[in-house]
Amino acid sequence: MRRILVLHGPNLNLLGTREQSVYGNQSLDSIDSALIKLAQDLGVEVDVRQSNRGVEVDVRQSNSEGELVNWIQESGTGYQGIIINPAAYTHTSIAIRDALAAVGLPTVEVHLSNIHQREPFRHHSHVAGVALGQISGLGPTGYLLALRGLHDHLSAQKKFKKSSPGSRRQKSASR
Ligand code: CA2
Repeated sequence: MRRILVLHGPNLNLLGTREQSVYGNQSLDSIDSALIKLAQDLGVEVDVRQSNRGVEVDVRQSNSEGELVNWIQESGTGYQGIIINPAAYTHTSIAIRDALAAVGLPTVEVHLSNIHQREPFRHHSHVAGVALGQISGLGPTGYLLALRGLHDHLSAQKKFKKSSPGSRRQKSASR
């Protein structure tokens, strides 16, 4: 089973309650539900972790940069890819970038708003340089596109590994 870790950064738990003109009216729960539904359709398992979700989930404080870093580090075992909206940490966190680079999993960075059309301090992403790709400005659809993109990327990687002459040579050399 392919497993993708989905991480939401600080304040995204407020989605749908405030700043609807910028971030839309969809709640994080409904974004997660749509992701899980798509994952089921694709046959991928999605582990959605975020902060302050209430009592029905294991309570994790992911408004914290350190917590996000820990989760990224842990994803090195058992996960094949990461989808992350680091929220404001996008623009400040070298620690999150370093953790993503260290685990080396294909990562898609998602932003609900178009960060390049907003204030200059949002134009730079520390994560983009270590990400497979960035989706910005498409609202909640961005998460779904990220999952499809990651899924396609992992499928292509698997096919390439199976069919590359290098991998066959390696196998026969090790026999
Ligand atoms: O557009 C995005 O997804 C952002 O990552 C959202 C971050 C912002 O700092 C980034 O520059 C772009 C902010 C997330 C805060 O979300 C809220 C949602 C509702 C109400 C208040 C904040």
